[in-house]
Amino acid sequence: MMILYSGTIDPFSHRCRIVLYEKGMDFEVIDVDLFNKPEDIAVINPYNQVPVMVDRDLVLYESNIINEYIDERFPHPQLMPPDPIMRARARQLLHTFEKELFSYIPELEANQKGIDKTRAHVRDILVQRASIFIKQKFMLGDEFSMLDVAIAPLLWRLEHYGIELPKTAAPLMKYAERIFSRQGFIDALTPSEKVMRR
Ligand SMILES: N[C@@H](CCC(=O)N[C@@H](CS)C(=O)NCC(=O)O)C(=O)O
Repeated sequence: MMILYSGTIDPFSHRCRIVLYEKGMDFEVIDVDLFNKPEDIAVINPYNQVPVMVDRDLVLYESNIINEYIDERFPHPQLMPPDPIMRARARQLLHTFEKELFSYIPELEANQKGIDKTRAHVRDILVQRASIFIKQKFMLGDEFSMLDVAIAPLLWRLEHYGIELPKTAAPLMKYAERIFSRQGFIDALTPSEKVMRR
């Protein structure tokens, strides 16, 4: 059985939990308290971070790499596009999310000096993407995909990180609600994540 070492409030682990619950397969989630991290995480991940997935002899880290493996191993419902060109575009966009948005997670979590500039930057990037949701339900079109999985933990944490979106971003928030209402998303939330949003 697949085992996921997962941070209870970590947005990257959150991504992997969403995929596991969307697939409805057998797995075990081991909760890791990042304030009291067990020593074995450093043994299985040289970067000493979560999430880490163990599937028999295979050990994987990096949320998007773990998620692609789960998607290939359990292809229903498929979360990466089947067509190679669309799949390449999806990977490109996953990379863009990491560079433009998720690279700021440590700053948002630390809530230190200069945080307002970081919040404004993340807000502006999200606002730029809002209008596509007037035309389509999800990031890649009308089907839920790995792109929605990748961005959802940030959308869930906007209030928690002190990021306020303007009214012009209403289509983006409607899109977020569409993700938040999925059973897989609801089941993947830890008790500490549930209370992040009112
Ligand atoms: N790029 C990695 C990022 C993982 C990451 O940054 N994990 C953080 C939690 S947000 C962590 O485990 N940090 C170790 C620590 O806080 O001790 C991924 O996508 O999985």
